[in-house]
Amino acid sequence: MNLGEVSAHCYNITTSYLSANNDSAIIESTKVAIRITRNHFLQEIFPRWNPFSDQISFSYNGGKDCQALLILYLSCLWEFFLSSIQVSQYPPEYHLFPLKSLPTVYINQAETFRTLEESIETTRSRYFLSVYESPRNQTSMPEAFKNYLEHNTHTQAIVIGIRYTDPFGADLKCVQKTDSDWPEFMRIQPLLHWSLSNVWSLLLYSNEEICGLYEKGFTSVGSVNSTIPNPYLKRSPGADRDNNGLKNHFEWEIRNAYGKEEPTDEVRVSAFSSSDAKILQEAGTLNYYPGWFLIDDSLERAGRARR
Ligand code: FMN
Repeated sequence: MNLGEVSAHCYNITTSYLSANNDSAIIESTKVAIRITRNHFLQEIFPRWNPFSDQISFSYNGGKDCQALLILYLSCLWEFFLSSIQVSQYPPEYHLFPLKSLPTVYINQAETFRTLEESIETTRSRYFLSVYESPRNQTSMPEAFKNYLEHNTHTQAIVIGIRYTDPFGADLKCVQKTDSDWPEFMRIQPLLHWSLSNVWSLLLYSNEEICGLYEKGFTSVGSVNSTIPNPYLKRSPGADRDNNGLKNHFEWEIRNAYGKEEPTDEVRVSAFSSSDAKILQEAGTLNYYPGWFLIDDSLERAGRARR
């Protein structure tokens, strides 16, 4: 595969999702969310910052939100490419996809889980990300971006997978300048209107490998010292039959995931690292339902506390 092929694959995922023959409330609202994001990219963002130049970059940390946004970004990149060759005087076979890798920035400030690091490595090659990684523990986030911009002087805009329900997310806009205490560039935030259930619905349907921490009950991943699995997903002994009242709302997406030849209950997750297993075992936090059993946005960060 190359970046053009994986972009075409992501385009097929979203197109297939949009034609899904299922009118559950979650799938209906996710279709609306996808169309809004797609319009942002194709009508507002790409005409302003050419995605085939180095004007635009993608902020990637391996989490579920930015992976969902990356699938949408690549899908739109493919569509943008198709529309650009339509107006060309040469036949389609003469057109090469103009990008070999996607400029990506990974701000890594604190010690993260090994499982997440390994999953980032996998996605790095899966999606042809050319990742700039900030030096760990050396700088604040604005400092890290200042360094990034010093190395990537053409970057004008950075795509971020933040949502309205994230801390400080409520008043953000899809396209806005950074705050005055940050280095100056445009923040591109086309996932703001997505709910937690929208993110899970697309991601689980995509059949793309997701970070193995989510299967262990994580719903939001920060540093090792400040993240545990979500307490609302804890399995209590004897309560297995009704899952503590929790339910998998994404059975359809999982069983009918893109590219599955037969419906199965398998979710593709990255390998769970033995060093993380040890950390969770010591903290007594190994027995949790998968992260996608939680769809209440207000509880998403309940595992983001000190141990
Ligand atoms: N936070 C600000 O207060 N002002 C900013 O101008 C700003 N710009 C950002 C630009 C980028 C590319 C990124 C990745 C983040 C920026 N942030 C800014 C911080 C985010 O709003 C958010 O607080 C941060 O990514 C932490 O999110 P997390 O807790 O989900 O990891």
